[in-house]
Amino acid sequence: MHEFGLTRSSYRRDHLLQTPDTFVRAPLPGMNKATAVVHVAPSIGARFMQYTAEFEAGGTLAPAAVQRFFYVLEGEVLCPGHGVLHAGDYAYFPEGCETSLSATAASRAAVIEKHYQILEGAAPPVFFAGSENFIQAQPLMNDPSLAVRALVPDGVSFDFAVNIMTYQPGASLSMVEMHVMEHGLLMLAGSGIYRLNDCWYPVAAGDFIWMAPYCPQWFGALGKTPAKYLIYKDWNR
Ligand code: UGY
Ligand code: MN
Repeated sequence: MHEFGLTRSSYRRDHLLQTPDTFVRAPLPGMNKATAVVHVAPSIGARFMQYTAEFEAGGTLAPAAVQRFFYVLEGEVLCPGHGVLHAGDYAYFPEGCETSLSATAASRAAVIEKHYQILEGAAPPVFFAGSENFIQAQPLMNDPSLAVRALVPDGVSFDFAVNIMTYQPGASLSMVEMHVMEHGLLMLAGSGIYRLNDCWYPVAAGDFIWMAPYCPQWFGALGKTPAKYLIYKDWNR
């Protein structure tokens, strides 16, 4: 923190930028030898919750009452019935799933939780797990410098999407987006400028952003290494 109380963090009606210097850690119910940085929750008007779970070796996270998406940032987390998840691996737990997670080494994970919105005629989703390394990258709007990896399978069973977007240095979104979906975004690597409504923010790895529905948004990557982020959006409903 700057000695005069300066920070890049900012909270406006339709967006939040939360930088690591302002993170507050507190355990959530169901955590043991673990703590959470809650980035966004219904208290801000969001229809989902996103937090970073930080585990000591041996730390555990109990099942959620709602559906959960779990993406490992670093360390090793045991997912019973599946195996050990490493950085870049992820798992999805449907509502009512009884699986607890336990860290076999000091670990950090991005966790998204959301009440499942039933769609008549669509089968409810089931557990799956994967690794970003095995997901085929698709160029966004034919731009080879902007790659999208979809971590959640296509299909109306799912009421949200989680993508990894990778921008080569100098790449940018080709338009200012304004859409009904909200976003939770965790910067994984690199840096750039994020436009949120009428504000332009310098952002870097470790930062979190929440965008409310219709928040005007645009990103351009800066620096000499790719910028990469994990982005949630409500989808298919
Ligand atoms: O999927 C999206 O809406 C994505 N292109 N938005 C964003 O990167 N801010
Ligand atoms: Mn968007």
